[in-house]
Amino acid sequence: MFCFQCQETAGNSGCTVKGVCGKSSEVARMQDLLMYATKGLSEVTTKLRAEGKEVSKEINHHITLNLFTTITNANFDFDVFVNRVYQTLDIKKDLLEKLDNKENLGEAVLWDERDLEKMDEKSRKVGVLATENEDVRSLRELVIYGLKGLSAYSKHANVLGFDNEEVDIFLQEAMYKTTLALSVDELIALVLDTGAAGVKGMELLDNANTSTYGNPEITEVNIGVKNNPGILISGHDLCDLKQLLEQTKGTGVDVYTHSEMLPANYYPELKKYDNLVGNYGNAWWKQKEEFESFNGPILMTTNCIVPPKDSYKDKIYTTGSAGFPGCKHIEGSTGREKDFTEIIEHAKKCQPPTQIEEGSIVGGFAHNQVISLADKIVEAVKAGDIKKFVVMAGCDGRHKSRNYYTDFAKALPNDTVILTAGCAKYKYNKLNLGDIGGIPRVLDAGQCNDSYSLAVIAMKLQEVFGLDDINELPIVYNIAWYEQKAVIVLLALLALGVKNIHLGPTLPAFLSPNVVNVLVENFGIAGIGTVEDDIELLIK
Ligand code: FSO
Ligand code: SF4
Repeated sequence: MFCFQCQETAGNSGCTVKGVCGKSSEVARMQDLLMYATKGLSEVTTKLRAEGKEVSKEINHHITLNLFTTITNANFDFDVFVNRVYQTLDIKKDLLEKLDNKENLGEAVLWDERDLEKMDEKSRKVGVLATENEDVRSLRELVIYGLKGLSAYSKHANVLGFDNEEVDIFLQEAMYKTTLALSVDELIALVLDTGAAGVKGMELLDNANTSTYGNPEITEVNIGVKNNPGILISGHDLCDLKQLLEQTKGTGVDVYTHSEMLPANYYPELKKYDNLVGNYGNAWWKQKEEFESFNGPILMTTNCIVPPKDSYKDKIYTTGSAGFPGCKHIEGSTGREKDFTEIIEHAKKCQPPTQIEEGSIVGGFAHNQVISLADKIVEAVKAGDIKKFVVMAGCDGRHKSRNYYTDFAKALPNDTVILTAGCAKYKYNKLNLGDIGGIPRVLDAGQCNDSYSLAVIAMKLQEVFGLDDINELPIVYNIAWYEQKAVIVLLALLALGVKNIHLGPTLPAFLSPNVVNVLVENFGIAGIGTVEDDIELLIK
C-alpha cells in the first residue's frame, strides 16, 4: 500500500505497511482500485455528456459516494470497497452500451475484473505511485483529495434533496482528467478549478442545510450530562441526526452530539428537540476514552472513526459512508428514511453517560448570524477594539504538535477574534477567552464545511469596508488540516483569492517541493513556526 492523503501519514511521507489511521493494506489497495474504477466510470459519463446524453442523478450520487467512502477514517470495511468496485463496474458496463464513439477509451474504462485475486493484483499497479513524475503525482493527488472533500459536502446536500449538476459534471471530468497526460500548467489550472467547484459545493450544502434546518443562531450548548441513557451521534450528517431525534422522541433516550456534530445544536429545526441535550466530548481523536465513558451506543454517520476498542466495539453503529468490520451498519440510501430502532433499544439497556465535563460552550456564528451583528462588529473594528480576526478553522488531530494551536489562541492579544469552523475549535473553544463588547473572542461558524460561512463573512466585511481586495481586510489565516475535506476548503479559499494562508501543523506530504513553491509564489502559502514568531508575523 501507499497512502499519503492525510496529515498524520507515517513520517510525514506515506503509510506503506498499515495506515496510522488503522487502515489495513488490503483496504488501502481496494480503495485505490475503487478510485481507478471511478476514474473509468467518470471518463464514460464525461464522454456520454459530450455526445449529448443524460447521466442520471443516481449515477452522480454513486460516484460522489465512492470518493467520500475513501476519505480518511470513514470506512475500514474491505467488503464495502469490493462491492462498490463491483457496482461501479456494472454501472460503467451499462453506460458503455450507450456510448457511440468507443475509440481511444482509457485503460481504466477497459478494465473489468471481478476475481478478488486479480483485483488485488491490479490494485498494486494503479495506486498513487503509478504516476512516476513527482510533480504530476502531487498535482493529480491534490485534485483527487480536493474532489474527495467536495464529495463529502455534495453527499450531505444530496441527502437533503439538493444537487448541483454543474459540480457533479466538473467532478467527473476532473477525475477523468487525472488519467490524462496533462502538463503541469494544465494540472495547476485544474487544481484552481477544483477550488472553484469547492466554493459551489459548499454553497450548495450551506443552502441545503439552512433551507432545511434554518439559519444557525447563537446557542449555548450543554457539555455536561443528564440522567437518561443516551445515544452519541458523531460525524457530519445532519439528516441522520434529524431522523434519530424524531425516532427517539418520547423514548426516554437522550441524544448527544460528538465532535463535528456539535454545530447541529445551532440549527433552529434541530435544537427545538428536547431530547437533543448537549455535546459530549471533544474532537474525533479522543474517542477511545470518551466513547468508553459515554456508556451508551454511538452512531458514526461519516468519517472520523478511530478503530474501536473491544470494550465498546459492540456499541458502535455506522451508517452512510461510514463503516467498520464487525460493527452494525444501519442501511439507508440517499434521501431515504433510516430505521434506528435497534440503536434506540440498545441505548435503553445502557447506563446514562458518565460526566466528563460540565458547563456550556457558545456557538452558532455562521454567516447569517454574524452578518446580523455586522454593525456591532464594524463599529468595534472602527473603534480599534477589534484589531484582527484570525481564521483558525480546520481539523484537530492526535499529534502533540497541534498544541501549537492552543498556545497560539492563548497568546493572541485581547483585541483579536478567532473565527473557527471544523473540529480544530476543540483546541481552544473551552479556554474562556472572553469577549469584546459582547462579541465572543471565539466565533464558531460550525462544521468544516461551514468554513464557507467564514468566506461569506469576509466578503461581507470587504463590502462594508469598501475594499477592493479581500486581502486588505484585517483577517489572517492560520489553518490546521488533517484530512481531505480540509483540502477542498483550502483550495476553495485560494479560488476566492485569499492569500498568505498559514497551514499546519505540517504541510501535506503529497505536495512535492516544486508544487509547494508554486503555492508559495502565487498564493503566499506558508507553514507554521513557533507561537512567538507567528504572533509577531501575523498579528503585530
Ligand atoms: Fe475533517 Fe477536519 Fe469535519 Fe474534523 S475536515 S477532521 S472531525 O475538521 O471534521 O471532517
Ligand atoms: Fe496513512 Fe492517512 Fe492514508 Fe490513513 S489516511 S493510510 S493515516 S495517509
